[in-house]
Amino acid sequence: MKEELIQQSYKIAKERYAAIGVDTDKAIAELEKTQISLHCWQTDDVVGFERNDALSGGIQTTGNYPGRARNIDEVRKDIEFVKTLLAGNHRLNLHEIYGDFGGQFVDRDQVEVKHFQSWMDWAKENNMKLDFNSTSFSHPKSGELTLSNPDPAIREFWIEHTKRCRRIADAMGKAQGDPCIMNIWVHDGSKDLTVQRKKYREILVDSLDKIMEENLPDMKACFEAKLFGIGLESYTVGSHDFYTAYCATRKQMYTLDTGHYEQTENVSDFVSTLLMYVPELMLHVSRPVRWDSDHVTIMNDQTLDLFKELVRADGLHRAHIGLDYFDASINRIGAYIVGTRATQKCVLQALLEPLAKLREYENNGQNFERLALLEEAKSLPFGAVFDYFNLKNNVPVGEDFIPAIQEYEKNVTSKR
Ligand code: RNT
Ligand code: ZN
Repeated sequence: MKEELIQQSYKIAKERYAAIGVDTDKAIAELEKTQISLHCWQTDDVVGFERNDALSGGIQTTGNYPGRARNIDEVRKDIEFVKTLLAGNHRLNLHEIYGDFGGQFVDRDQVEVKHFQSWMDWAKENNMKLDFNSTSFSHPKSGELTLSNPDPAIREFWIEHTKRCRRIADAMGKAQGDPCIMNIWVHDGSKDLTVQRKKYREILVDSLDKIMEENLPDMKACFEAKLFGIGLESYTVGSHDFYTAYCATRKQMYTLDTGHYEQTENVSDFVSTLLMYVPELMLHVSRPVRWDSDHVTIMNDQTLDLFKELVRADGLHRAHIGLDYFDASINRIGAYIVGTRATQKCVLQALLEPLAKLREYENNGQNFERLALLEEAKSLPFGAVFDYFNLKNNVPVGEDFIPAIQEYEKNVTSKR
């Protein structure tokens, strides 16, 4: 019965969209191909398996909802379950601290491909591709400065770490026959005033250039800028202008995290300029509430505008979509599903925009018509298309994923 209703609603929606020149089947096919890189760190509050210590280094999780994944098996089990509730084939984004260290302490400048072999095997079995991140936080050598540290010993330590991470990413890319995207984010900055802003930026550029020297064809690096970190409020070495210039001059991928901007800025406005000067974008889709709080992504204006802008700029295929939030105050699996599905909804809405007509109006100077269609497009039956997309892919439609998560909580996470 329900299935029939979904089919019928889709049929009507399809006609409604066709009337304004939008092909819903095509949008669904595009959405099915759109992979989202699931951030492994939502399962365990960004703790990882290196020292099982609290998170430090510019970022913070809040909340202590029961059921955190405590080891590699629990993380994998959670991701396997998450996959069953999502339409489409997604990727997994790992941080270096999630290596399979076999109970040994492996320092960051010692990490090797072998520590990720079991992840690569697991990924293959589960038909998932991997992405990767070097980890500069939560370590005694993190301090205020890592790759931009004037102390050569500390700086070398982090250069070595990041070089090794690039090799691991390259091995992952080779194994999966598709480049592994490796994000480089360092929290480097200063809590209080500094009189040597330029000096640290010069050191950072030099470190990054050294890290990028080796030719590794099966990985792609991306560089994440930020406004400020917790405890590092006065200065951020890797600011937006810094990495925009770095990526533009080095022809590298730029990571745009939606939590890393001033609260009154609309992140989508950066997309078109970046697409002109950098080859590709990595997205960290998140939700800042008053600060870079990493709340669960929802279908809000910021996220909608981001994907609309990508589609309008013909840039969706040049963007790699990843999630980046860590809410420890609610069911963590639920957080995954809500955030991933919200991201898919935003991509779908962007794909369903009557762009040809809107562009035509704009080119003709018909600005009332443009505004009117933009407004009308907001209330077109996109929900019916999203329901059908999930039905077609045999995953729960609408709120039906709630009981599935409650069941998993009852049987699995609540027992941790
Ligand atoms: C921090 C950055 C970074 C981290 C992850 C864990 O502000 O957004 O991407 O969240 O690497
Ligand atoms: Zn991020």
